[in-house]
Amino acid sequence: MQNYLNFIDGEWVPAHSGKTYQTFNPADTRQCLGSFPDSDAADVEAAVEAAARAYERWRLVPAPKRAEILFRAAELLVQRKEPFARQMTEEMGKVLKETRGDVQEAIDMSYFMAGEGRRLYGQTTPAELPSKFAMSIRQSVGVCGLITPWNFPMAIPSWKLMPALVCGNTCVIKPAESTPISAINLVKTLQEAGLPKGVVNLVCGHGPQVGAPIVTHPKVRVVSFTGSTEVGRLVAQAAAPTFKHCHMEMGGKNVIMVLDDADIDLAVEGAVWGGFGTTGQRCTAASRVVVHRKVYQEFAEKFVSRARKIKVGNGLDETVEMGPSHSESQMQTVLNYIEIGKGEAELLTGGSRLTEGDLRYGYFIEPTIFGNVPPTARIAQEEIFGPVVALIPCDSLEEAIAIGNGVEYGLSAAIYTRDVNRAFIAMRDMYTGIFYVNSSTIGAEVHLPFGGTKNTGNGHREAGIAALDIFSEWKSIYIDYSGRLQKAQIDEYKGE
Ligand code: UN1
Repeated sequence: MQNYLNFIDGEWVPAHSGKTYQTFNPADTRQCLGSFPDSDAADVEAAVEAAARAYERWRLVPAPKRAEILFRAAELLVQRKEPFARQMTEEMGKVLKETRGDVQEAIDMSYFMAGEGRRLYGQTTPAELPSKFAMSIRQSVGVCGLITPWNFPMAIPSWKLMPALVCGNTCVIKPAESTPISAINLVKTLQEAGLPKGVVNLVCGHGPQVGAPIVTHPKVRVVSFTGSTEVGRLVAQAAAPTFKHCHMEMGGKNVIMVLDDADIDLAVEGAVWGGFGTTGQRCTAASRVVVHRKVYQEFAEKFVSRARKIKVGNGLDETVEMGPSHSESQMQTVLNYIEIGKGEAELLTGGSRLTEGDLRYGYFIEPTIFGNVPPTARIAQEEIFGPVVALIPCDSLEEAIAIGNGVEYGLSAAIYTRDVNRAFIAMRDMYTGIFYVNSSTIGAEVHLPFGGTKNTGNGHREAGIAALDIFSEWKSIYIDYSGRLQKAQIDEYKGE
């Protein structure tokens, strides 16, 4: 069994207490993946202090030079994509095609943010007084505390690390306790790419022992969190008294709207990918499909028949399409929702744990579809984070939009229609952070803003250049070269 360590001030070290914990393959819990430091506030303290010291040097490294390290990291990730993807399938459970995509997303983000090193544009603008110059620049903020989830174990750490670093900040990252290997692989890659010591520090462990002290530490100036809305609320409250920049990326209850003029086969493929891809464990997952009554029957039949053909199993098998739930507790949550759903709607397919043969050693659940789900049902309102899709009939575009918007979340939505006018109306009226036309709710690209409205987020966006606003602060600079005291808003300009 491999012993993994924390990364603090450029050294790989055990937890200060010496405590460890283990992780297991969710597709086969007989396989222990390694032991990890069970860290606490003392380890966080050391990591934050190292990051604070490193910040004084790193912030002065020219951004294009910082970016070259990210570029080299991207090049190394390209070479290591396959082994990293395999390790990720073992620790997270999703199928190889998807873990390759996860590593690819980290590669894309690294290249993208490397490019930002030569931009990080501010504005230059005329001043209102003569012989005066005005501009705005992005300044770095300081130590960033990054708390990342298990569903995208390398992509999401990269979404936070790369913009934080290119902006000149230093970082303490706490990966999800169940998927630290992918974050360790990413940090090792950055180290090999030449990142100076202390610039990134990684602390393994659990939320209350590691996440909480990061979020409350006075020297941590930015908190970026991806996880549940419930935990996000606690994180935001804990970060508030010290006025940290606080970026929250939380739950979703995303919708695909299928209108009566849609290409039904295309919509079915989109619903399968959005609902069952990553075993439904994406915050962008399409857990609701609102279908026009005129095509409801046809859609439901095709969707059910396609879902029944999905091969479920260990994601390392290239023929498998859907892996397990990530953990026993996640599986239990999903099974509980399935029970709730049985009382609220019609179970069309699935609904059970799979325990045949070796599947019994993992957390496998059948792809599950409920039909005729009332929009107010719990399974149509609450985030399940599993392979469970609610089919909701509707009678019009307007009703589909009302149902689509009628949840507490606002991450992603999609419409299938051949009518450009209806597509534009939905694009305008869906109050979400991401919207797709004739494509599923998942599959955001790294150079566009990512995030959502309502209980999904707190107004920030990661990815794209929007992420720079989380990890930098504007400074407006005025240079008066008139050689006399000039007073803005007071002096009257009298001409030459
Ligand atoms: C997430 O589920 O937290 O758009 C991220 C997508 C992926 C990212 C999902 N590129 O589905």
